[in-house]
Amino acid sequence: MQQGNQIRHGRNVVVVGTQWGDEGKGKVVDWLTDHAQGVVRFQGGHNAGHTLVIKGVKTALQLIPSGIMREGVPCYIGNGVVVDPVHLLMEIERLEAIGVEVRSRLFVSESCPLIMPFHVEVDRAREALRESSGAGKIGTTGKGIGPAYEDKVARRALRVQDLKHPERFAKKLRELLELHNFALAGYLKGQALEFQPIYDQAMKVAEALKPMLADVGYRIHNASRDGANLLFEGAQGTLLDIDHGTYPYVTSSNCVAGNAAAGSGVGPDLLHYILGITKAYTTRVGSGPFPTELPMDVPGTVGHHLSTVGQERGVVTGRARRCGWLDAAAMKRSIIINGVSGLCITKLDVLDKLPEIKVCVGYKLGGRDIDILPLDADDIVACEPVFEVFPGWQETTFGVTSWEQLPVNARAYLERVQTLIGAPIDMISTGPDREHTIVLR
Ligand code: 2SA
Ligand code: GDP
Ligand code: MG
Repeated sequence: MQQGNQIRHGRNVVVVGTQWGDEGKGKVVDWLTDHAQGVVRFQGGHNAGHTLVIKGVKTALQLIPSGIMREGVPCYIGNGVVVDPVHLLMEIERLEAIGVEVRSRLFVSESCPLIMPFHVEVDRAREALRESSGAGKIGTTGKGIGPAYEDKVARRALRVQDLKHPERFAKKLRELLELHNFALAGYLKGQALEFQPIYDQAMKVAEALKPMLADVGYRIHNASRDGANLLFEGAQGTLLDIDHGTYPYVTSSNCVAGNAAAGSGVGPDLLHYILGITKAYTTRVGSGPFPTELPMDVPGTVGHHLSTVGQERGVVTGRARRCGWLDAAAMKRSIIINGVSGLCITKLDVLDKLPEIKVCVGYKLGGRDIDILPLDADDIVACEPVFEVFPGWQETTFGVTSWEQLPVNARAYLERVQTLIGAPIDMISTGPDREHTIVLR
């Protein structure tokens, strides 16, 4: 990182969440876009919810990259993203309604798999079945993400490019619908769907989306060659990664930085700097192990403080996010997997006024001391966190824009955190607004 929100010329930055998502990636991407000439989404879909606050006005984005609020900046949806075309058009229209020009600068990869209504139905029916069978829900967002990625890997997905060919689209749709209806009408006990309404709706939306379809990988390769600074915007977080997360309580894509190349169609040589976004505490929405989790219901407790002061609610589903202390031992794994160059610590202000602040530095597992998050979710459940305790600061850090203005105890906490996590802190976020940001390097 260099002065202000300048990214060094020709340098491309990958922004990834190092926890279970909702670290504040959208805010940071929006801020960095001031000096970028392209922003690329490379995985996930409209399960993501990124909140931007610009001069007090809130905008929530799901599928469209967080660079869209900066006038004139091209935004790209890479091949690694699963696209619900109906949702995409709705999100475009929502932005247009508040005066944001989208269609002239949004490029959607023709290779993206499509999310169709039966994926949503399968997602929800599966969750219901897991619950009734006692397996327990994953806690998905119910947007059809998992089933759409399954079709991709099974090599039968409808893709964005099929929207350009009505007959091909109809043929593939019939086959796919038959397959999913078989499961829905059978063991999933869900709602079988009809061909015609799905087809008609897709073809209607296709007309509006066609001008935005593009060879995204080639475009961004050329843009970078011509000197553009690109931002690759991760969604969800490393601990939700399909391979590296707390499986099976994960999403269905690779959220880690390495996928920024494969998921947008360029080589890894274009990924120059990896910015890991880390919340000063931890949240998780959905099921799965969470060693530093705190109870949140009782006013006056730390869990309640983090949940209410941090306003921790899902952007897409409105679910309350589970809250707990920062977990440096889990972060250690994220730093390694992503190859993090530097960190942005967000929501520091939420810790203001707490008498003491804890950071998990390792775990006790079956009588052993371990210093990194285990790979097996059952082991994670059995982990007992070991904490280091810091004195809090009784002042506000909200909106602070320089290191020197931070309370002494906040600075000491951050300095120790970067040692514990094992990566330098290059940025700090002290509030939701674009301007509430400190750059250190
Ligand atoms: P899915 O829908 O198949 O991807 O769900 C699988 C798991 O991934 C989690 N997941 C998320 N976790 C945090 N934030 C996400 N986006 C929304 C937000 C979430 C919301 O920004 O607040 O509104 O609830 C997100 N998307 C997926 C999910 O909770 C499952 O644990
Ligand atoms: P993302 O999914 O990583 O983009 O994060 P979300 O947008 O889902 O959740 C982060 C929430 O925290 C949003 O409501 C942001 O407006 C808010 N936020 C981001 N940075 C800060 C910060 O430094 N302080 C505070 N108080 N809120 C922040
Ligand atoms: Mg989010």
